[in-house]
Amino acid sequence: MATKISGPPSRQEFEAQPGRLSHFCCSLAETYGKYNLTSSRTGTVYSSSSSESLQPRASAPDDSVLTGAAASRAQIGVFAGHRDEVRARLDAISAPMAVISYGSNAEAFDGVPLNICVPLEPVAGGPETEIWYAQGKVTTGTSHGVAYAQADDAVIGYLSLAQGNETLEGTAQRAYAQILSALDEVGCPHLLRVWNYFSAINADEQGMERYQRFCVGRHRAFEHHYRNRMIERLPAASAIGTSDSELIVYFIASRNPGQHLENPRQVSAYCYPKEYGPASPTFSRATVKHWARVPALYLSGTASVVGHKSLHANDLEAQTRETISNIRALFAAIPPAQRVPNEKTARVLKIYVRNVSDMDAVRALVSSELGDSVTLLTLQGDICRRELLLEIEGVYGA
Ligand code: 3EB
Repeated sequence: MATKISGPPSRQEFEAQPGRLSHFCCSLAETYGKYNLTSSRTGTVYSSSSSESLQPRASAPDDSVLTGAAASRAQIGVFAGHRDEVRARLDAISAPMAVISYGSNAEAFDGVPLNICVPLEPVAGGPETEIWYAQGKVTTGTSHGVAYAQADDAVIGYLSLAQGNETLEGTAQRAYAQILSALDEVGCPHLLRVWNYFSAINADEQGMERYQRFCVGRHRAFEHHYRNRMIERLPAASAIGTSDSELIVYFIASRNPGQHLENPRQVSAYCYPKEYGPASPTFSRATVKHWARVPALYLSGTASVVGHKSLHANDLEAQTRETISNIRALFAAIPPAQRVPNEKTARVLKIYVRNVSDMDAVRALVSSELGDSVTLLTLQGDICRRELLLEIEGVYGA
């Protein structure tokens, strides 16, 4: 009955995958502290002279793979701020889709179809609220247990599942099976961006870390649904530990595909070696989506991971700088033809820190390096590798 979990695909399988900027698999030339990453799509080799500075040795991949996906009719955007600012903004929003409220003081917004509460406490009083909106008509419904708001060819959905009498991989697999079925049913089968929140992420559960169990379940559901097209379908994502017992997953999806990106400083999570768990994490580093008017970039949770290794254990500043370098490298690899805004123009950046007392230092560095007028949602959450102290994600463009 066990679903087969495949290892990293062969080079031939990789090259057969269209639509992704590139995949980076650690080549056999990996040595201690040094990486050669080969983009299996373009063949470009990226090498590190030291683990500190992994730079592309050749030019960034061409942009031919990024053309061709049809723009959506919908235009989805986000505004983040304190609850009162978001309430004030709501008057000017004709088609609200969803409010995401962080922390235990969450309040539902009247007139917004989807109210999603994420049990992560905002640090130092907030901001703590996001509103996602569209234009035109928004419909709502529930499919396969997934509550959603749909605006034309875009959908935002939400699912919360109790773990019950099973291991977390079962809950994760159920959650993703339900989501993928719901998306087929509403005609928006392309996941662009997914947020995953669950408790005790680094704790052991019957001999395996809960994050690893989560990865196994998610991997199985994706593989079951997408079969041999899985790699090209992997959305941008975050997976963060809460202190709430439910598995919470919310997402953005669309009728037409977006373009999933990888990071030239990082091995594709899909190719992480087995030391990080029996099934690799199934996410891409970012997704670009061409909405009707403005392209958006959804940046995955980004941490101090270079190649596949965590760097700078116990060094907050170095982890923050490495994370920022990773974000810069991702943007630097995007062809200008994509018209994606640069890394200093986020609509919102979300910073997760494991220890609340670390937030001031991280916030200061992020503001100075990634834009001092960017709205920062600062949250306490556990990062999925225990040595990682922080993770940064963002929404750019729309
Ligand atoms: C990393 O780079 C850090 O499992 O969905 C970041 C973003 C991370 C998403 C996920 C995990 C996930 O591997 C961890």
